[in-house]
Amino acid sequence: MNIKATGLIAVGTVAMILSGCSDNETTEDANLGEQLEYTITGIEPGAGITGQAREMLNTYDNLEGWELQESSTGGMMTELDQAIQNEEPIVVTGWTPHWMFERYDLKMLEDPELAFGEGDDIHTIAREGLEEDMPEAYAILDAFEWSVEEMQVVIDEGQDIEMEEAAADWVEENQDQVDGWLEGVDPVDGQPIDIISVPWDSERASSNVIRLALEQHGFDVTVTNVDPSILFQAVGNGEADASVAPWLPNTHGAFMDEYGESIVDLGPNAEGTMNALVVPTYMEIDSIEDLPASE
Ligand code: PBE
Repeated sequence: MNIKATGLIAVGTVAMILSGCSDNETTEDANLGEQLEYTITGIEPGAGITGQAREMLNTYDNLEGWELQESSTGGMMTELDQAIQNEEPIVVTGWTPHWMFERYDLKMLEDPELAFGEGDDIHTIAREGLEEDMPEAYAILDAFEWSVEEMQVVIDEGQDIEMEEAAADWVEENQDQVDGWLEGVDPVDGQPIDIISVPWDSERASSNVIRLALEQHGFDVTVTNVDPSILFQAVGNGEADASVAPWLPNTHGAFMDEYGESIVDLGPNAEGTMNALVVPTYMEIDSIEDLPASE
């Protein structure tokens, strides 16, 4: 037995005596649940991950009685920051790519019931008829492809400077890659195109990069940020031309099921995203199943 383990047992024994409880683990579990107020700190009600987290509460027996506190990504990040500064427990709905993993020591909880699926890819989608009406735009959107690591570079820089500038820097440094998306496509002269997106940093990064690529080829690009459900509705009914924001098949799967019939899926533009319950590494739990049931 190593010294650390001995120390833990000693602390455990003291806790047991102090609490007068014979089952130390139950005491610790109850404390964790109470400290967390049986609450998971979430983000915007309209986010795909919020829908997944709501479902998760029904999937796991131990989460009966737990609540998802829906707020905003900014609010969640503030609560995470405060908890970490005080070394208090917190459970948030988190994802990669995001800067939270660069700034804090965090871990994703195992998800044996796959409430969040096994990861997604970020897809490019277009309205029906875009290929016929705007073949140049369609060809560029179809060719647009990068990695989540490249996206992460823009996301991180976008914390210090405007996301538009961060995207412009990336394009400047990776013009060869951008040229590859434009290759063989005739330039246009001011053709307007409506790109629809969501307000999270990952998609602010990608939408600005595709905007710059399209602008280099003569398009007049408008980017509009909306809730995911509105995004799918808009592409489905032809109000928007295209989007590079959908996370599929899991995060936005329900929206794709609802509106996908009149949406053209051009496939992944970036592979390998992940949603999960995320906790600071100083917390001793490893799985969603380790969250104590509320009595
Ligand atoms: N996210 C980031 C979004 C998509 C991109 C995971 C917070 C969502 O849940 O809809």
